[in-house]
Amino acid sequence: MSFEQFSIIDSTLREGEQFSTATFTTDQKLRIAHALDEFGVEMIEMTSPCASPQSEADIRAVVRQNLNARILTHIRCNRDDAVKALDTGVHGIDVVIGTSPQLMQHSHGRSIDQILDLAYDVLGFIRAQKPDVILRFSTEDSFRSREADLWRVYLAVSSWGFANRLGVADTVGVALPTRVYELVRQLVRLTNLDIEFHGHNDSGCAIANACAALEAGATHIDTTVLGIGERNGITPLGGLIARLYTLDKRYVAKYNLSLLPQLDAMIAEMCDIEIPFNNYITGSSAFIHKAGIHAKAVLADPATYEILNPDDFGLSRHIAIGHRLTGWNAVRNRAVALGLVLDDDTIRHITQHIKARADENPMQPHEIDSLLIETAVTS
Ligand code: HCA
Ligand code: CU
Repeated sequence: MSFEQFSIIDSTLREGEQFSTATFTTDQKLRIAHALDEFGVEMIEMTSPCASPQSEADIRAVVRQNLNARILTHIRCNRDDAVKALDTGVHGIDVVIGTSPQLMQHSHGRSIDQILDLAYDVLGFIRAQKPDVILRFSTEDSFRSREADLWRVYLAVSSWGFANRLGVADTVGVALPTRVYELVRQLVRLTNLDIEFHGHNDSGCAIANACAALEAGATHIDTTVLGIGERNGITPLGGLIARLYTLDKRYVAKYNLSLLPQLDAMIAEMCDIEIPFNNYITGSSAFIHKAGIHAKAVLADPATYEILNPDDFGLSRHIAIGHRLTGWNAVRNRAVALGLVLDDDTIRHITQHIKARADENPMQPHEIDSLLIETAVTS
């Protein structure tokens, strides 16, 4: 298990740029990189310098910031890309090539033998050019690759000694946590390289798969802010944090958790999207308690219905009162917060009144406050 010592590779500036509405300007990329660095992610992955002239210039601009986070770029497995990547001065290079039958046929048209020749050439070249560069090799579409092919590639790459890290990629979001666990476990047993997991969320397992990878001994997890990426994206940074925090808060204590709401809000704004209402930690309803039974227990002890403490993320909980499911404890709590002295019978009476009115239309907080104040003044 590597919960105690894993690194986040945030790929908002690579995978995230592949999200339908993401087109970051240089200034935005610098803001994102600084915000991620302040949050404390260990690595930041950026789009290939071969994508466009601006992409190349932006890598150089981010490298020049001298952030704590290591700056990586993501390239195809070929020498031209490697030369360009090396020239940007990045700390690390992430090389990827498809190994599934689907991608071998329609993406690059190479056989496993050809992939191995190419990988040997490209990885060896990069290592010779820059002995201290952090070098990762990943098999795109790992979970639809034939098992024999996958192992041939992983074991060969590991035996050459050029790469520091092997990447496992659930490119189409098809893997289940059990499969991720088994593959990563085997990689940990059979190689002595760091292991990275990159998981798409097409069928809703991206966070669980990242967690399974860590349980199996993966050392690096790819995330993006809000999970943006191709199609419906990858493991969201906030979702991974929520998952690990609930296992043990200490696993995520190294990150500046109170910066998460700003990060999510910034990316939502830049991509012109809303933060989903049910988003991990930062969704608008993440800390709203509604039913009277819940409200009563949460008022007594928030841990009854909260596994995440909103204070740790610079957020606060909210108890919704003006609806038909409300309870008198929540109403009393509001009266006390307003400094009003009302006996329990009166509070119960007001609660019945709120329920009856809310059957017609939910009441707004200010309407309830007025009701409480008026009652206190006239009683
Ligand atoms: C891509 C595919 C990729 C690569 C992941 C990796 C994927 O857009 O290049 O390099 O590990 O999901 O397989 O994002
Ligand atoms: Cu991806």
